[in-house]
Amino acid sequence: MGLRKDFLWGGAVAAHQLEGAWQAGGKGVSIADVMTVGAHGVPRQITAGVLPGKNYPNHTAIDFYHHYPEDVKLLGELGLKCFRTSIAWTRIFPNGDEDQPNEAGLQFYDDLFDALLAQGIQPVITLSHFEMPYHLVEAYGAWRSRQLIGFFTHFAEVVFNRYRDKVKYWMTFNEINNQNSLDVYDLWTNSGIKPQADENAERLLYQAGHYELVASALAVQIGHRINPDFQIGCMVNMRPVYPASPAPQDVFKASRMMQANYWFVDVQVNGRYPNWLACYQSNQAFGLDITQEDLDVLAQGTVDYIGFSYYRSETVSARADEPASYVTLGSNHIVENSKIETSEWDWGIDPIGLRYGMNWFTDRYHVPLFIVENGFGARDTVEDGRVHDPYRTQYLAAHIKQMKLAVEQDGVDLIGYTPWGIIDLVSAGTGQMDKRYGVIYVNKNDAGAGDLSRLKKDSFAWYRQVIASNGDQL
Ligand code: P53
Repeated sequence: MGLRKDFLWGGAVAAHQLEGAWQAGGKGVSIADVMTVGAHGVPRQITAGVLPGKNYPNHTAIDFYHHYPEDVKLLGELGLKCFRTSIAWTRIFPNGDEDQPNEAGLQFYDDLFDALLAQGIQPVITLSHFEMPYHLVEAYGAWRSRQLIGFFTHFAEVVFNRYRDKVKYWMTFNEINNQNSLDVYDLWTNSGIKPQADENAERLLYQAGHYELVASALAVQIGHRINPDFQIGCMVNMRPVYPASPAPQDVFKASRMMQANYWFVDVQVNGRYPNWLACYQSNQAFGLDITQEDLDVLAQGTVDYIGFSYYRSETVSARADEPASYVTLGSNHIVENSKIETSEWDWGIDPIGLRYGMNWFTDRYHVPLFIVENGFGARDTVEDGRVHDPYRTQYLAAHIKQMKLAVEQDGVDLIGYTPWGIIDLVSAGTGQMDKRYGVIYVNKNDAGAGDLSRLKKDSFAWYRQVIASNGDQL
């Protein structure tokens, strides 16, 4: 058994990280538009609206909005079978709560998808990738509010209808499980929420997460009605958790963290909350707004496949004061794994973790998988018009090898593989340009300087050959 004949080799990006043109064609302000540039160890600030004198890297990004014709030609030359991007919600509904969509925004994606299809590249689309309308934050408190379900499903319905013959693979919310960290950054990018002093962040996570899951399940139902051939997936950040030692407490802790990482997938694939979480939420008396009607929607809106990102694994030890639930979101004891090397940004490099996670997902969920992000953020240097990036091809080759083992040795059903940031773009975590993932270099630096010219890195020719050989030549 090898990779499918129609295996979807691709590349992945997100609208807010590459399009720029943040006000073109009537686009509204998104939650990504109020995030400043950061650096490794320097968090991005989330400002109250767009303030003068701040550097907001997503406003201009790599100006893909105007450069896409030449970029799509390069992607065609690379031989991509698919291109994963997102639709900026704010191009379609600038404020998020309008009745009528913005035609200029819809037209932009028609033109982009046509350009891709002309190169034989199918668009793979995420509906919400860290870029909800900022107006929904200000006017409704973002996903604190049940009203968001209606705004999101309206957006989903409009784009499903518009692109019903151009897009087959969809995902609802990008890395919906990141907010399990209770981190300010993750609650913001996932849910548009900045917890107030009198709010319990964990309760917010469960409430916002629940509304998002209901919205996702409704979107799945709407999409399947519009085109029964649609394949609609969830999208999660897959991060296997290893115990720091053979101590049973550490092993159980790692297991509980895996359960906690994937409760969103349990709901999206199985159509129901896992027992441990329903029990925990009730023991904690969070007083969540979860109705029987919602539970019925969740049961009826299960996804067709699991889309996931994989960058790294995590290693954990039980705390000395571990509570009976073993649930300590945001304060888990993550420890260094001496067996794993790390990148300049301290991300561990663990190719076997990919195979481990693919097996775990397959055993647990029995649906096809789609690796929609994987990659190595690194600094590149241009010398004599060339970028030599063996570190990137080594990382990708090692992961593709493990991915193939999962298919060929373990029988995992895999749709495709779309490495992250196939063309250099703005980092989500730090807002930097210099943390690069692409096989295409973009001339722009963290300070915003550069003429935006595009350049094929050494990894471009390497990846083209990987695709042409269906993964045989690494
Ligand atoms: P950057 C955190 C942890 C793992 C993946 O990340 C993450 C994040 C959020 O930063 O995000 C995904 O750009 C995400 C992409 C993002 C990519 O990984 O921080 O879906 O938007 O760019 C890489 O290096």
